[in-house]
Formats: sequence, structure tokens, C-alpha cells
Amino acid sequence: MKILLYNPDNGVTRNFMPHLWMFLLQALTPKEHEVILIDGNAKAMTRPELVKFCKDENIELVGIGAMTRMIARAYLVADALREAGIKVVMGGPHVTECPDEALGRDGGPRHADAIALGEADETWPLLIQDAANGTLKDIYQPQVDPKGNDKKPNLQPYPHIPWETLDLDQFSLVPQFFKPFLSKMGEGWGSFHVVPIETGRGCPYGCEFCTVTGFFGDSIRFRSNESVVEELLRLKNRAKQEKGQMAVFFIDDNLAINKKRLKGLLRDIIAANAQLPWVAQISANLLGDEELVDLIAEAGGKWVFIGMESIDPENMASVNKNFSKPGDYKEVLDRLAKRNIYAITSFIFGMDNDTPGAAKRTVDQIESWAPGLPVFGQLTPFPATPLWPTRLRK
Ligand code: B12
Ligand code: SF4
Repeated sequence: MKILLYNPDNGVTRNFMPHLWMFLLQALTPKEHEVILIDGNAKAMTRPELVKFCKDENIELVGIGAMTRMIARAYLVADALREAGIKVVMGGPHVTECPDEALGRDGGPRHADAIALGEADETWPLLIQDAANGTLKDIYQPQVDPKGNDKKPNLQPYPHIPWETLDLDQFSLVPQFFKPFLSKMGEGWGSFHVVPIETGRGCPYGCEFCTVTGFFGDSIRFRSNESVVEELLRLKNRAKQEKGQMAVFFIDDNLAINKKRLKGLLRDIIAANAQLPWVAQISANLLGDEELVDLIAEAGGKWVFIGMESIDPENMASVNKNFSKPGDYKEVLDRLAKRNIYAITSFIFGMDNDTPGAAKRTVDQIESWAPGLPVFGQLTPFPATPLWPTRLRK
């Protein structure tokens, strides 16, 4: 069977990085099936173009993944494919949180032939088998433990993603035209890829606006250090062969959630000379440790994304994130800046204690800190988060 995994266009930005789920599910697909990947943000296609592509390529099953932000577009694409007689399966955070919507059980139209709830690492091969046999079920769900909780994949062993041979052209940040010229510059800039790698899943903190604790669970699972180091070495080798650059986004929600484990991983990366420039998400409360920050710098860490959310401690308490202390932010940023590590500082406006002038006060505060890249969003209640209005919860 020929399968297409498709990530819908977000309608605003081009992707600087592919989505990990596509590569992961491709790696978990039984070998007798062929899997093609298209990211709509990198390779823009209209819906008729996509349908034609699937028809021309004899695609029998399309897997679509989407966050809430992209779900409306994802449904439009799914509808067009299903109208053309192609089976569609959907997964990811949004359909997990709103399964009735995707299956048309909430009074609206049906968008997917099947959906995969939660982490699909173990259900995906079963789903593929059913699709190939023509016995697709509506819902694929992880097994549950005696307490009724989803059994989570433990990430050891971790699937082999063949980064060294995958076609990453859709995602190169270097335009084709400049490739030959740039490959000769310095250590080579003929390609520039940012690749997502996870070293673990799960976060126990349960901040009210966040879907992660609900989706991945509060028990944390890590890959082995060896498997992470081996993946980095393959990426480093590819960059060298392509005369290009490779950077990594460790997409763990809180890379330092277990500081002892992270220090061990960073020491192993350094010992294996597996350093690549990387960015990771780490909460401010875990960045007070000088030894950890030294290791981050030595292991290739260049940028740290910090969910600072608000400069007002009362706001932090109102979203269950008062483990992160606004009073510490300056010191945290100075500690990073001393090692030439930049911070992407993320803020949310619209929390209960925000009063007129909150944005100005925040920007004034940011300008008094070490330089970084501040990003701003507005408080958004995503389905299945504690912030989601109770009356809408099922
Ligand atoms: C990396 C990341 C990003 C990257 C995305 C780019 C990229 N190429 O990856 C960046 C930094 C750009 C980003 C941006 C945003 N993000 Co983001 N991001 C993440 C993060 C940290 C990791 C995603 C990941 O790869 N996870 C690991 C993989 C293995 O998990 P997964 O994607 O869920 O896939 C598994 C299952 O869901 C399932 N699955 C997924 N898709 C499919 C499809 C099929 C067919 C099947 C069968 C199964 C399946 O199988 C996979 C294996 O088990 C997640 C949090 C998280 N831990 O997931 C947030 C997360 C996805 N982001 C989130 C949000 C809100 C955003 C933003 C809207 C934030 C903002 N306000 O701007 C933007 C929107 C982006 C846009 N341009 O529209 C929310 C989404 C919540 C929701 N319900 O939609 C999350 C969950 C974080 C959170 N705090 O709640 N993000
Ligand atoms: S915002 Fe970050 S720290 Fe809070 S629950 Fe989500 S992943 Fe964990």
C-alpha cells in the first residue's frame, strides 16, 4: 500500500523545521508499505493539486496530523481527499482532544475514516494492517492499564529514523539556486537543516494552558543516551558529507525536567564529539544550576526557549506555573548570556491579573535584560486543558 503523511499548511509561516510525527510514523510503518511525506508549509499545494498527486501516485491512505491551530485546514484537505475516494486517517493533539468532531459524531460532517488517539507509536502498525486489509476501524487507541490510563510507549528502544538518507530538500533553508556557491563557504553552507529530535516525553507540571501533561502524561519517559548520541552523530556526518549545516531542535517540553539525566546525556554528547548547534525548551526554574548551564554550552546548546509567560507572579500562580519565578528571570538570562547562549523568551498576555499597560510593562522589563528573542502570544484555552471552560468539557 502507498501511504501519504501530510501536514497541513498553517496559512501564516513557512516551516523552518519538519514535524517529527511524520518521520516517526514513517519509521514505524511495516516495510512492505511505501510512505511519502509532504509538509504543506514547505511544499505548498492547493487541495485539487494534492488530490491529483494522490491519484497519480496511487495513494490509498493519507495520514493527516494537526494541532488545533491548523485543524480547520486539515479538515478541508481531508474532505477533498475523501470526496475523491481516498481513505483518510487523522491523529495528533486536536483529534485526540475532540474525537467526535473528526468523526462527525458531534452533529457536524465527518472528516476522517479513522482517528488515532494519543501517542500512536504502537497503534500505527495495527492501523496500517487494518487499512491494507480493508478493515479500518473508527478509533485506534493505546491499551489502558488497570487504572484506566493509556499505556505509553517507553521510548526504549527508539525507532531508527534514517536521517542520513531521508530527502530533506523540502526543508532546506538554503534556496537551490545558491547551493553550489554556498557549499564552498567556510565549513560549507550548501544546505541548512533544522531537525527535530526528542530525548524524552511527558511533563508533570500541569500548567493550566498547556496540553502536554494531559496528552503525554505526568510520568516522564526517556530514550537511552546512546540512541540520542547515535542519532546526532548520523546528522553530523550528513552535514559534513553535504558540505552543509545541521542544527537540532530538542523538542522535549522541558529538556532539563530531570537534571541528573540531562547532565549525563550532555556529558555523553561531549565525550562522543556529537555536538551540533541546538535549541531546547527548558523552564526558568531549572536553569539556576551553573554546572548544567556549563554543560549545555559545551554540548552545543545555542538557544534556550523559556516559557516565561508573565512578569507578574500573581498571573503565574493563576495558571499553576508559580514554580517559575519572574524575579529570577534576569539572573537566568545573565547566566545563559555569559556562555553565549541566547534565550527565546515566550510571554502570554490575557491572564487574569493583566491590567491595561501590561504589554508596555513587559516590554520595558525585557529591555532591561540581556538581549534575546521575545515572542508573544495570547492566552488560549485549548481543548482538554484545565483552562478549557468547564461547561465545554465532556
Ligand atoms: C515542536 C513544537 C512546535 C514547533 C512546530 C514545528 C515543528 N516542525 O515541529 C513550533 C515551535 C514552530 C511550534 C509552534 C506552535 N505550537 Co507547538 N509544539 C511543539 C512540541 C513542543 C513538539 C511537537 C512534537 O514533535 N512532539 C513529539 C511527537 C512525537 O508528538 P506528536 O506530534 O503529538 O505526535 C504523536 C501523536 O500525536 C500522534 N500523531 C501526530 N500526528 C499524527 C498523524 C496521524 C495520521 C497519526 C495516525 C498519528 C499522529 O503520533 C505521534 C507519535 O505518538 C509540542 C508539544 C509536544 N510535546 O508534542 C507543541 C505543541 C504541539 N504546540 C502547540 C502550540 C499551541 C503551538 C502554537 C500554536 C503556539 C503559538 N501560540 O504560536 C504554534 C503554532 C505553529 C504554527 N505555525 O501554526 C500545542 C498544541 C496544542 C493543540 N491542541 O493544538 C502543543 C501540544 C504544546 C502545548 N503547550 O500544548 N510548536
Ligand atoms: S508549559 Fe511547559 S512546564 Fe508547563 S506543563 Fe506545559 S510543558 Fe510542562
